Amino acid sequence: MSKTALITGITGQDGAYLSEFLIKKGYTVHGIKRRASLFNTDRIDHLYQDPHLDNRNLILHYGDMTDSMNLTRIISEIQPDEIYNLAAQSHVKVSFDTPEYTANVDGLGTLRILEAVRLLGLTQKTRIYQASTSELYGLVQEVPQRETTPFYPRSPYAVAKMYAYWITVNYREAYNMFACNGILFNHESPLRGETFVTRKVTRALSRIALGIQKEVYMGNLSSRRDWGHAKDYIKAMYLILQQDAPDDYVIATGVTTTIRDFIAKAFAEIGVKLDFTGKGADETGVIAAVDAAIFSEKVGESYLAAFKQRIGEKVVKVDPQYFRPTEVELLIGDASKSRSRLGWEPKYDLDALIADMMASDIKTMKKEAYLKDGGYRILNYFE
Ligand code: NAP
Ligand code: F7E
Repeated sequence: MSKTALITGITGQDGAYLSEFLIKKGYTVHGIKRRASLFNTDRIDHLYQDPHLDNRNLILHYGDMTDSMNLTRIISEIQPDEIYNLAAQSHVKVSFDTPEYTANVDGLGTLRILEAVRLLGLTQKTRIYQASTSELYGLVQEVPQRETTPFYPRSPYAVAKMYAYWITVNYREAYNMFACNGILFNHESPLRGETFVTRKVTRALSRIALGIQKEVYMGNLSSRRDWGHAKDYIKAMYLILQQDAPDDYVIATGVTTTIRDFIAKAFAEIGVKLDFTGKGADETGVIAAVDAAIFSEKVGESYLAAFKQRIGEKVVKVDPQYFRPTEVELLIGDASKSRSRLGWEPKYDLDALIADMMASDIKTMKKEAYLKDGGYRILNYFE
């Protein structure tokens, strides 16, 4: 008998990779999708199946984390073996603008799922994964951070996720439910939302290299993150729910890097040397040199001459509007428990992650430029 999984947040970065992974494992995957005025299923369109087909393995349901009755009905109809609760207002900076909504979706939304499973009498059948986060560590109390490190959340997002973390633990202890937290550190990919820092950088640098963007404005360049690849991290979600007993796990690479170094590395991936000068809001990133062979191979020879003209230009600048009222300055995780108990091991390091994201964005941005220029760059697009 194939297993049935329900994924909230199926249209997001992790939801897309996890759906594909579970379908390959033979699961029937159900996903909850918000109603939107435009299609927002780009990340899972390759998995979509016509509703008129028999034996579909991907089934979408309209729903929302703020609607208890809707969630309860869907869970009652599906009777899932596993629920992956990935839906969230997941942007930290946006949570300062929408704190109540973030608390409702990210905090109470988790309670709604747990309570639906309990009220429907599914506590012994349905295993629940809760998408917890390294943001819980916030103003870090220990370096590196592990499962026992005390939390100190620094944003409405993190505070909402702290409620979700503890209500998951509480339902596990109170009702003997198989409910687990994956405390995942930042994970990125070509599918990452465009306003998170890594994707903002790989998109912008690709466009700058292709000559379709002048510069990019960033926030705090000195904060440090422990970045992994989403493809590795969704495997950990699955493993967490396959254990004999429910528990909470940190998932991280154990390597931390500043935003500044991420930008320099992303440019280096396409043969561009970027030097940073100045401090605080006056800091800038200046194109110092270009390696013609690497640039030609990764971007395209026909873009090289124009790009060389830009040596000496300031292409990275700081705009304080991207600073956060309270910042998380340093994250670095210790995933020893996951490595030893789950046998989890990431395949991608930071360089491989950056190479994947840059290659994808160069390709996408070439296509965008081609469509915008009405064919002007047709040769470059097909090269
Ligand atoms: P994401 O790309 O922002 O996806 C979030 C998903 O939640 C989207 O499908 C979104 O739908 C959905 N959603 C938002 N509000 C909703 C609502 N009110 N009702 C129903 N669905 C709603 O996030 P992600 O990067 O895949 O992350 C997945 C989960 O892991 C999130 O809970 C996030 O907070 C957590 N997390 C992420 C990271 C990371 O580094 N990526 C690290 C730790 C924890 P739309 O497509 O309609 O917007
Ligand atoms: O910021 C700094 C920013 O928005 C990372 C979410 O998936 O991971 C994510 O949260 C850092 C911060 O991710 C810009 O100040 C500088 O220090 O990519 P981010 P995040 O806040 O770490 C955690 C684990 C989650 O759980 C969340 O759901 O980069 N930064 N300049 C910038 N950040 C953004 N977004 N844009 C900038 O221009």
